[in-house]
Amino acid sequence: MVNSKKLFSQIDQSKNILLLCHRNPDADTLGSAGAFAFFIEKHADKQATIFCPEPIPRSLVFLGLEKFITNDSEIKLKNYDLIIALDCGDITQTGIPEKVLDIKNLIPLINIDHHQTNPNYGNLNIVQPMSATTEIVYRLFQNANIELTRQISTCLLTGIITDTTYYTNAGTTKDSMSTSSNLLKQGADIKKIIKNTWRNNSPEALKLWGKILSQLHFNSEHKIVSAVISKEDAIMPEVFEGMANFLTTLYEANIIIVIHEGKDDTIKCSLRTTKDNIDVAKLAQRFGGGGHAKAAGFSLTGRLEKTEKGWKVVQ
Ligand SMILES: [Mn+2]
Repeated sequence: MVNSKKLFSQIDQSKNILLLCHRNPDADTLGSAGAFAFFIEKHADKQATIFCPEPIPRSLVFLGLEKFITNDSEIKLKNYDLIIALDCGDITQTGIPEKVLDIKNLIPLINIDHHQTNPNYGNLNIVQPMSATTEIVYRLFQNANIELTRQISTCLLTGIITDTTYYTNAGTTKDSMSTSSNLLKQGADIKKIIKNTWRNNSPEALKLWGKILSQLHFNSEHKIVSAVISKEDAIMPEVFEGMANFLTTLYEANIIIVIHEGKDDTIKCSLRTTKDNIDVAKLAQRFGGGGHAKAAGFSLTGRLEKTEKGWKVVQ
């Protein structure tokens, strides 16, 4: 059970609260921040600001988040009296790690997350291996008897639905199902969630999917499936994650790896497995990344070069 007392007494004592979301923001990080922002803003003496190094994807604008800053030069941490990081598996995910570490001894930093590789970088760490960070936030709100408005419930349910890949991945548990059911009872708008997060493909995106899928590589010895998205295929981050999730439908694959070459010489790798005896978070950690046992990722610096043997990372 999550102990929420310390968290809410910190919020009680604070007036200006900064909520941190991770890079390539998804529904779990934004939904968690949204739930806190809507709760904090109900108090006349308190303000919540959300910082994320990148803008809100079009598919998540419906969450209705306001006071959202993406420019790190606009953010002065000393103007806040409490910082809460949400769904950030490590401090670099916040996009402003130096700033956060600099101020950590002066302003309390609360780390709420569900990634098993989280190194507990906060002054208070609420790290639990649940289906989504929004599921942890739900427990925290429940323990503190906080009223779940329709808006808050929608934010929380969006995180669970998308982080469990619509209740299909290993993160799906009876708890995530019963939490979802409770959120629906509180008025979470599932129609809106599905319309925005699932029915949001464009013909261009599907054609790109077709191109990437037609070049899929399958290593039959180790049963590793890999897909490469080159720099020329400029895609939205959610297509990248979506592709990795979709490839888990391949029954035979032990490990799924989706490699995306970015414009700024970064190569992002997303890993998935559906096999009980494989932990892709351990693999990701070897390359400086992290995540969950069944879904993880890491980044490399360099470019991709095609060789006779396959793709190679060159500096
Ligand atoms: Mn998450």
